[in-house]
Amino acid sequence: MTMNPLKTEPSLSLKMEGFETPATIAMSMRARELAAQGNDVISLALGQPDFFTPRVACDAAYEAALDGKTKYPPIDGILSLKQAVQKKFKQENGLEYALDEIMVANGAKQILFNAFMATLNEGDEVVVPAPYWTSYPIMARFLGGKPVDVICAEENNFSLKAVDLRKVLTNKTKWLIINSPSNPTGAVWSRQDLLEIAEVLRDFPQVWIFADEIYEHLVFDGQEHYSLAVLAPDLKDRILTANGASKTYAMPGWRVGYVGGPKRLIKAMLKIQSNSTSGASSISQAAATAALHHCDNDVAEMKEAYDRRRKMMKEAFSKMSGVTCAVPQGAFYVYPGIEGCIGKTSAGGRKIENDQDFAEALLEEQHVAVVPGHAFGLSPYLRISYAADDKVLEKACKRIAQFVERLQ
Ligand code: AKG
Repeated sequence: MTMNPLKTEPSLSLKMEGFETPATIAMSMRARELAAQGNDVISLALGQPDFFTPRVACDAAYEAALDGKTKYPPIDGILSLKQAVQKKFKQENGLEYALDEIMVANGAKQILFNAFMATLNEGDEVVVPAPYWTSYPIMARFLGGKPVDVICAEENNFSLKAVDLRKVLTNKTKWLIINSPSNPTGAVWSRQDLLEIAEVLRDFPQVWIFADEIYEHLVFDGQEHYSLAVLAPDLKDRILTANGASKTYAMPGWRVGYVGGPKRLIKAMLKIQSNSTSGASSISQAAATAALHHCDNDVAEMKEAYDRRRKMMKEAFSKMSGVTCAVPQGAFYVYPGIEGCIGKTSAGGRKIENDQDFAEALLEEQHVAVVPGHAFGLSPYLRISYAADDKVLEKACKRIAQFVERLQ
């Protein structure tokens, strides 16, 4: 056998070129490293509830484990969870899905991955309203798609306007992503905006729609969450309505996401899942089933805390000179604008040319981790998660205020 002298080590896939760790995760990893070096770091970079998972869900997992529910789960999810999801869709959203139109996965992230993998061909366009959750364009690109941004400007309350959507849809568009309440802005898109978006989508029958509704329970100020599949039932067979246990029930580590959608697409996604993870952890699914049935009061309590923190954050940021902060009406993020800080220099001597510089200097000088708007496709902003204890948030806001005050 001859050896190729040029090949000196095993290589990575060409696909890995330009494939990134999401900035949310990268920033929290940096915060963790700094903390491990003995620094008092506050990380508001990752969107994960600070609350403990409700007791009833933990008990259900424990019982499932003791009861031998430890075999491979059905690829599409355990029956009791699928039935709970079916009931949830019907009662909370007014959506009817048959059991074979529902599947469970390792978080909503895997649902999106399955969906893109099952549908994208090289060069297919994926329309991603910006600011967007970091993983949407990264995943689309990795799986051969071409992300196309459409800006949801602050003056439109960070909502997608039908007129702007129409400008970016083409005969190559394969997907539109919608995410309301939004990560990173907290925007809750209005019924009227969604109806107008549906009207545009009727002219593009080849487009699938991914409705990421993971923050649906976190809406404030009397706002309402609307599912596109309810507002536009004629589009339902093109819509994936995705959700999960992570944000609503403080269960991010359990990794349970679920989705309702057209049988044809769900079937394809299940084929992928059967060859990748074989489904979500059986123990976690038992916990999620209990959460869906029994945790309405826990959700209401967490929501009250998020609402209090949201107001506190808005107030703190509104007092900072050079910073503007809209009142977020959903999710658990604020997305303050920092236009007025650009061009200044931090106390540590760093020139703030953009939001990336701001976030890096803030972490180095004040040990507060936030994510620059650049990662979400709209600058100069910062995404700050307020899914943290009130006292921690107060301390973080003081440090950020001090950082801003010292800019020259
Ligand atoms: C975020 O920080 O935006 C999240 O949703 C955290 C979890 C994740 O990226 O998977």
